Amino acid sequence: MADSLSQFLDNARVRVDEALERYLPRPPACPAIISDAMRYSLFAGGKRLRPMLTLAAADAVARKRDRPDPFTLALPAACAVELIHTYSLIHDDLPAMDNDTLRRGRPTLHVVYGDGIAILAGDGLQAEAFALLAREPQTDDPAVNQRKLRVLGVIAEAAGSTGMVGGQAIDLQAAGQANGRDVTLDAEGLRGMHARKTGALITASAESGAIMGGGTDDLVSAVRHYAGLVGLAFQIIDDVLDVEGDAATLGKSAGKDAATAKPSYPALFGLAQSRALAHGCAERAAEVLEKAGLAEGWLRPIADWIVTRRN
Ligand code: GRG
Repeated sequence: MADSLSQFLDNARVRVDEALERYLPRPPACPAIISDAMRYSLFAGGKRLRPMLTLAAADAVARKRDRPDPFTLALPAACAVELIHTYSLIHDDLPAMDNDTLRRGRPTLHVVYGDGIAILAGDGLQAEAFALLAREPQTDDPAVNQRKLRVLGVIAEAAGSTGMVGGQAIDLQAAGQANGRDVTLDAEGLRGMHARKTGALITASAESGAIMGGGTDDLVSAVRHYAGLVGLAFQIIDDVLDVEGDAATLGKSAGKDAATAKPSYPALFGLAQSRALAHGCAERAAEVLEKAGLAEGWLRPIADWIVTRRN
């Protein structure tokens, strides 16, 4: 068992990357171009935050209930959320959306393969995520199969129109990219947009881990609460880094929110107060864990890492 956060993250990253490589189809099962395009984005050096949350949540509830090896049960869900996250980045970077040319330190997928293949690679990754959730982990245990079905629903809802897709639609409206159907976001509107666009998948990532790890309803609900706060902190820091960071460190374009007049936390509250808000979220998340008896393990250090990260 890891004894520092960086050790936990390194171990988890190796297992997730190895599993993603194994789970994703390659030729002759699928055409080489789509296999190459999906892998180009998937193995471009993402932080793997969402799968880490899945595995850390599974570990936290399993410790509490004294259950061995929660990673094996939670690994497919951890990979599925990363597949969905990567699809969302590919589509977000398209000219019809955020129109970006740099992601994870490399030219974006549509720059390399063209818009059509980039759209299809995103579609492919999303479909593979749900195929994976339906298939793995393979078991005859009815309790585990029930958890799989529940997780499938949780992730689908987070990815769809009530979650990430809905949030992205509001974002396009706020950016004046919905053919005149514009909206103006105040602080509450901004929070709501982010809760859907990035928060929902982050919450589902942790919740899925808690479910696959065999958490009781109370524990799953505490993990959901924790992850909602962590997701908000993550987004606030993302906005701060968009102002303070540079493209070389971030691996994506910096200064985009201001350049495109997008609503953001620094624009509404300034940098210092935005950072204070993010730290406040992490502290509240730690309190939620404490109250639920989940203070041991990696969920708390991950919250601290999120608010101190540089990329
Ligand atoms: C296309 C349906 C659809 C949705 C796109 C998530 C998203 C919705 C767009 C991404 C826009 C963006 C940059 C949002 C800020 C928060 C965010 C998701 C940052 C990227 O996530 P990281 O930092 O990325 O976890 P890595 O590359 O480390 O995985």
